[in-house]
Amino acid sequence: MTGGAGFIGSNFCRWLLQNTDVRVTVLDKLTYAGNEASLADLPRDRVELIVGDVCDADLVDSLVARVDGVVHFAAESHNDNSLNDPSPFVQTNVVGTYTLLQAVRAHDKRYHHISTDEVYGDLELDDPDRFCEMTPYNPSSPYSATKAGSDLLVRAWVRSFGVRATISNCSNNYGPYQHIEKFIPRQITNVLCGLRPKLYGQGLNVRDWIHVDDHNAAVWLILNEGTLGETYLIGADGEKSNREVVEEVLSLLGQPRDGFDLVADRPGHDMRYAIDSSKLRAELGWLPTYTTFADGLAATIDWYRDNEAWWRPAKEATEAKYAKQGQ
Ligand code: NAD
Ligand code: TDX
Repeated sequence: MTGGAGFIGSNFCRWLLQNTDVRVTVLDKLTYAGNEASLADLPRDRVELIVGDVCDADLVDSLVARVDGVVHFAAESHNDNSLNDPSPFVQTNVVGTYTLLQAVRAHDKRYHHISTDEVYGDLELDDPDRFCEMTPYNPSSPYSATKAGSDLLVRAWVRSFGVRATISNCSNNYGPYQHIEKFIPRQITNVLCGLRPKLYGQGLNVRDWIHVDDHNAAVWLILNEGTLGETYLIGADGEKSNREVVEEVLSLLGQPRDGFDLVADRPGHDMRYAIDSSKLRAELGWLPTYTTFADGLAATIDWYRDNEAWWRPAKEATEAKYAKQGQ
């Protein structure tokens, strides 16, 4: 797998150790978002970390030659960064996916592509529709445009070269080991540091939250039982406004529910994401296990409280970057 030192990838390694017998080779560049500490306690005979770039064709080819299949998590993943400097997004998300596709094509290996609901653009708050597999692509940010581009490369390699691939597009994940630049861990660690949570704009934007373990269980199911060439949307019916999430964080941490600041909005900020995952549920029998958001959030808060050594080194620089943007 690629990107195994990041948020979802490191949780996928843990999920695989607990639920399967597979051995994992992780290819990860250890960018600012990758953290070796997220894998440090895992048994070396089951999880091997190779530090390298998914755009390095020779390295990728040699690694793909020796594995049974590839799950591609590695990406530049943060929208705000993509607005400041799109260049690594184009490189890693588009060229990196191209490089992997050429290798799995050459070695005829099974490939699963991890993508996002953001490729579909956004919905109005009062739109009764949700995204489904037939929704046209309409990405808004440099991040989502490069993810959309990478999805389309996968589709073309399936059709033109017969690559054995599946794609999943998931909604917003939360859980342990998520970088503190992201919304939920930023607000949790702000409160733990005595800072106020920061809501972009009026805090009315809606995200469809899913626990990272539910995402990863779906990925394993699609890898093993999905139909080749197909796309599956993954979502757990977890729509919440950003303001509701911040109020819940504050309340779980014993603070007044209105103890947040409204800050500068994100340019081009997508209003709402919402996933219809009925295909995944009907065809593969997947169901989320974290059905009460407040419980999953409380467990996530406990994790950040108990693992300050994991996030503390990045806190000051992360907040300094946001402060420069008025956020
Ligand atoms: P993350 O930023 O936490 O982790 C990304 C990992 O990829 C890091 O370990 C980083 O070092 C590695 N990486 C980056 N560039 C690389 C390169 N050129 N070569 C090798 N490794 C490189 O991201 P995440 O939140 O875990 O997201 C993982 C995947 O899931 C991404 O493809 C993302 O688009 C997708 N996704 C994320 C979410 C979410 O809510 N976080 C939702 C849907 C889809
Ligand atoms: O401090 C903040 N305040 C705030 O209001 C931050 C960091 C974010 N926000 C808002 C912006 C979004 O509406 O919270 C929402 C979530 O923001 P992010 O955590 O940056 O996630 P988002 O932009 O929705 O993208 C995420 O979900 C889809 C992941 O980062 C992507 O990798 C994934 O594809």
